Amino acid sequence: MTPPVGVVLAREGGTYRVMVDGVERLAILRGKAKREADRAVAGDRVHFDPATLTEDVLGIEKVEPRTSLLERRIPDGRGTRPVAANVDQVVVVIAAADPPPIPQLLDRLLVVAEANDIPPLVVINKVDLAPATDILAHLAATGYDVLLTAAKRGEGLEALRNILSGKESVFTGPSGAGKSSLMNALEPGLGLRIGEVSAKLRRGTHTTVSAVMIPLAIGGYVVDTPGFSEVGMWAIERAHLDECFPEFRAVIGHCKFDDCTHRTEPACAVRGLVDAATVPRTRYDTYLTLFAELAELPEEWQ
Ligand SMILES: Nc1nc2c(ncn2[C@@H]2O[C@H](COP(=O)(O)OP(=O)(O)OP(=O)(O)O)[C@@H](O)[C@H]2O)c(=O)[nH]1
Ligand SMILES: [Mg+2]
Ligand SMILES: [Zn+2]
Repeated sequence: MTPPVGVVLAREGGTYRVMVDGVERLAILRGKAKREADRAVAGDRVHFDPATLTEDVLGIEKVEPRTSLLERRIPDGRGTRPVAANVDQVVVVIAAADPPPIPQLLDRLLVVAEANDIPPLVVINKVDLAPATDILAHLAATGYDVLLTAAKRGEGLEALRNILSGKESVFTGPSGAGKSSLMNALEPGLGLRIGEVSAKLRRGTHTTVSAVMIPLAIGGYVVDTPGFSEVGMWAIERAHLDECFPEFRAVIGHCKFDDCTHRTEPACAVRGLVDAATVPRTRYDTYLTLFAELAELPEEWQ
């Protein structure tokens, strides 16, 4: 029999809640795993000391290499702290109306996902209230998958279920967009639980804020990461911001200057896309806004 692989759901102090063979159990780090710098976080795949499998608390002796890692910056330049590992996708939920969609807010979340090399997709909820025309036009050149839903009417839920099944997903998006409603519609009680967990964690200090993974009955996990929008922005280098816009990527390197920032330089290929209306001006405007923001960061943050 091959020893079971555990999945870390949450870290609570020095103790981990882990999923092992479909059962939730407690575990602590042992030996080499304990000495490794960044330990284990929600989403980590872990191996146990076989001798501890029958005990109340399992001993984690190895953490598998991660496919992705969301990190948060610790204030005062004390480095970074891992938040969640092995996230497969970021689901950005916005509403077609109530609250009205704010393209720059959406873009900001998409850029954080890109900067962390985690593929994002967009869910536009509340399509029963308003058409999603403008926001669809805004995203048209990005190539992102966009799913239209109406949690209240059950619209788009089957597609969402398929997207989440078997994957580790982070849900993010503005308050009131319908994240909890969508989760509740898929698995009753789940969205409420997510709300409670978030509220509790947000009261903690920066150092205690961490992610919690919630197993789905349909297979897979939803990662509840408080403040996702703050998780990755700091890590973006100005010079690489353009790569976080997928519709720019094909022409990056075609500008007249190798170090073109796509603002005022002559013969800029990115601005060429915008002038030709291949890329909506609204996306380019976001690029300029974020570029200016990143430029203002103190040097040690870049
Ligand atoms: N008309 C309409 N209302 C919806 C829909 N989905 C959710 N709502 C309503 O929108 C409000 C906010 O929904 P929530 O699910 O709490 O939003 P949330 O994204 O979880 O918000 P936070 O937890 O604050 O981040 C609630 O009153 C829902 O009933 C929908 O598809 N159509
Ligand atoms: Mg909610
Ligand atoms: Zn350029």
